[in-house]
Amino acid sequence: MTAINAVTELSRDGEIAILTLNSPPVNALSLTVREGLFEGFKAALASDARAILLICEGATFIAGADISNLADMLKDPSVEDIQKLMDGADRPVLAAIHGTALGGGFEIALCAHFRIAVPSARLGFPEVNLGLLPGAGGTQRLPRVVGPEKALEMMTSGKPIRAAEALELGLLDELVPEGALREGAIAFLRQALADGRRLVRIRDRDDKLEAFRGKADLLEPLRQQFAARFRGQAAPGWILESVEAAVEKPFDDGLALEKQRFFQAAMSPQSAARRYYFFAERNAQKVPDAPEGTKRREIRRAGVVGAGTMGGGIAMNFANIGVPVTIVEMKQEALDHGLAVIRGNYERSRGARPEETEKRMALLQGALDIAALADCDLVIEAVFENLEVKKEVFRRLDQACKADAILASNTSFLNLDEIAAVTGRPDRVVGLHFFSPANVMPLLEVVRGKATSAETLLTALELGRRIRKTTVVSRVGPGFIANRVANPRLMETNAFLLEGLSPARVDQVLYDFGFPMGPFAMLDLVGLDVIPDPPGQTTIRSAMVAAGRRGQKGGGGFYDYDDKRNPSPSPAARQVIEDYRQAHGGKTLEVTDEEILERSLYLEANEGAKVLEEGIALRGSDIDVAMINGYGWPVDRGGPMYHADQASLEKVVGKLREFELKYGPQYKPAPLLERLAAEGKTLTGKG
Ligand code: T1G
Repeated sequence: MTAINAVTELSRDGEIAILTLNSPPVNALSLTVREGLFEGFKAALASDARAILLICEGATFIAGADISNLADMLKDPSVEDIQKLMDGADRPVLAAIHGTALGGGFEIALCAHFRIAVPSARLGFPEVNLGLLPGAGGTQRLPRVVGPEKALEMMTSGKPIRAAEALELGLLDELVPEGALREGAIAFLRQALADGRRLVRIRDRDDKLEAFRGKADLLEPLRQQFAARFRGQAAPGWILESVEAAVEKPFDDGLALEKQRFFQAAMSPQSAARRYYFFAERNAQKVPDAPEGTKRREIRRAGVVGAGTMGGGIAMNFANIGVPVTIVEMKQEALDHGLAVIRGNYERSRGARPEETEKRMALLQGALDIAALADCDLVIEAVFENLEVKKEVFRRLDQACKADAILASNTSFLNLDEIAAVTGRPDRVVGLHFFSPANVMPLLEVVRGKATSAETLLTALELGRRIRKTTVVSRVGPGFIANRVANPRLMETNAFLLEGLSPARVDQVLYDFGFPMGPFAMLDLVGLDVIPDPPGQTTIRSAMVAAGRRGQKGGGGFYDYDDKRNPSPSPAARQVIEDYRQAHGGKTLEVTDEEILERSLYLEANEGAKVLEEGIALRGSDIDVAMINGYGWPVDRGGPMYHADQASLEKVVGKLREFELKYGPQYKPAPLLERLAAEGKTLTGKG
C-alpha cells in the first residue's frame, strides 16, 4: 500500500490497482483531494495493474466540489485534469459508489468506464441549488447516457436519484449488496478483464442525442416551462443552453461552453447567496455551548395536545416519518373533527395513495385524557394561546407524562420560561414553534428557555431534522425570530397606503425582488383578522375587517378573489383605503420602487440586528435561515441580514437615518447596526 498523499492511497489486489480516497466529512474535491486523485491515477496507470478501482472511505463517495472554497477550483490539478487521465486510460476504470455521488463527484464517476453502487447510494447534480451548473462535464456527459430531457430534469431539479433508478437509466452497471462494495467492485473488474469487456467512454457516445439533433423545437417547451418554474434564477437557463450544446456541438465545444457558463455562475451574486445559505442552514444546527458528547434522546412515541389546525398539522409530521402519535382533545367531536381534517389533508395531497393514507392514519391515535400520553417520549402542546390555559396543560402533563419525557410548547408569543416554571422539569421543557400549516411550512423555531438543557435542545434539533424541517434556535422573546423580524415590514404596509401607494404597486416591487408574494397578498392569505392592531392605533387592515373583508378566507381583502383564489384589484378595498386615508390624514407622496424596497428590507435587517443584540438569535445567519424558510425570503438574495451586508451596513444605516427623518421613528437604526457599520463589520460574518 502506498500513500499518495494525506487523503489518498494506492493499493493492489492482484492485478487490480485500488485508489482509495478518505477526506472527511464528504470527500469534497479540495485541492489536496484533487492532487491525491491526479497523482493516484498517474501512479496506477504507470504500474502494471490491469484495471483501476476508485473507491471512497467514510460516509460517502465524493459529494462534489468544496463549496467552502470554490475559488480553489481554479488551481491545478483541476477536476478536468483527473478526468483526462481517466478518459485516456487504456484499461478498465471502475468507480464504486456508496453514500452520495454528487456534483463533481458524479462527474468524476462519469469518466470511469464502469460504475457500480450499493442500493442505498444516490447520484445527482445539486449544483442548481447553489446557483451553479455542473462544471466538470456533467452537462455534456449526463445527456449522452440518459438523453437530454431526463438530464435536464435531473440537473434543474437538483434532486439526486436512487441507485435502482440509476441502474435502470444505464448510469450504473451493477448494484452490489450493502457493505460489500469493495468485494463487489473487485469481482466486477475481474469479470470485465476475463470477458475482455469493451471500454466505454461516455464522451464518445451519441445514441441518446441523435433524435434531438437539429430539432431545436424538441426542447422548446422546456425553455418556456423554465421561465415560469425558475423565476429569476439564472442557473437553469445555463443548464439548458449547455445541454443544447451537448446535442448540437462536438463534445469539446460543448465542454468549453459549459465551462464558460460555469465560471459566469460561480461569479454571480445568486450563487454566492446560495452558497452562503448552504452553510448558514448547517451552522444553525450548531449549539456551541452544548458540552461535547451531549446525548440526544430517542423519540419513539410522540403526543400532541390539541387537535386544531396546528395540533393536527404537527401530528402529521410524526406520522409521515413512521412515529406513532397520540392526539389529545377535550371533546370527542373536536377530536373526530381534527382526525377527519388530517385524513382529508392526506387524501388531497399530491400523488396520495390510499394505502399510504391508511398507513399514516393508523399511526395516529386519538384520546380524551392526558393520561393517554404517559408513554410518550415527547409531547407538544398546541392549545389556545393563553398563558393560564397553557400553564394548566403543562401542570397536568408534568403529572401524566413519564419523568424523562420532553414537554414542548408550540406557543408563538407567550413566555416559555413561565410555562416551564410550573413543571418539575424545566430542563426538559422546550418551545417547538411550527409555522402554519405545520405539515407544509419548512421552518421550525426551537425555543430555548432559561432552563432548557443541552440534551433537550439537541434532541429537539435532531427531531426537527428527522421530520424534515429546517430548524433555527431562538431564545425566549416576543415573536421569537421570524415573526418578530417580519413584523415591522408588515406594519409599514399601513404607512405605504397612507402615502397613497396602492397594494398592487408595493406587492409588485417585493414580488420582482423575488418574494413569492408581496405583503398585502400575504396578509390576505393569512387573514386580516389574525394580526392585532398596535396598541392605541387602528390600521387599514382592521378597517378592512370591519368592512367584512377578512382576506382570502372571507370577503376578499386588499384584493378580490375568484373561486380559484386568483386576485384582482378591488374597488371595495380601494374605498376602504380611501375612507381611512380621509380620516387619518392620508398624503400623496412620490415614492420610488427602490425606496419601497429599501424601506421594506432594511426595516427587517434593523429588527434582525435588535434580535441579534438581545441574544434572541445566536447568529445573523440564523435569522436569514428563519426568514427564508418562514417568510419566503428569496434564497437567491441570501436573507435580510446577508442582503444588508451586501449593500454595506454603512449604506443601510444612512438610509435608515434618512427614512427616520422622513417617515418616523420606526426606522431608527439599531445600536448594533450602527456599531457594526462604524467598525466596518457585517451582520452575518466574523469580519
Ligand atoms: N463542500 C464543503 N463542505 C461540505 C460539502 C461540500 N460540497 N458538502 C458537505 N459539506 C460539509 C457540511 O458543511 C458539513 O460540515 C459536513 O460536510 C456534513 O454535511 C464542479 C462545482 C453530501 C448529502 O452540493 O448535499 O460539485 O457542518 O451536515 O446530512 O460541477 O452535505 O459538519 O462542519 O450536510 O450527511 C455539489 C452538498 C458541489 C453537495 C451529506 N455538491 N452537500 O449530508 O451532512 S458543486 C453538493 C450535501 C460541484 C462541480 C460543482 C450534503 C451531503 P459541518 P451535512 P449530511
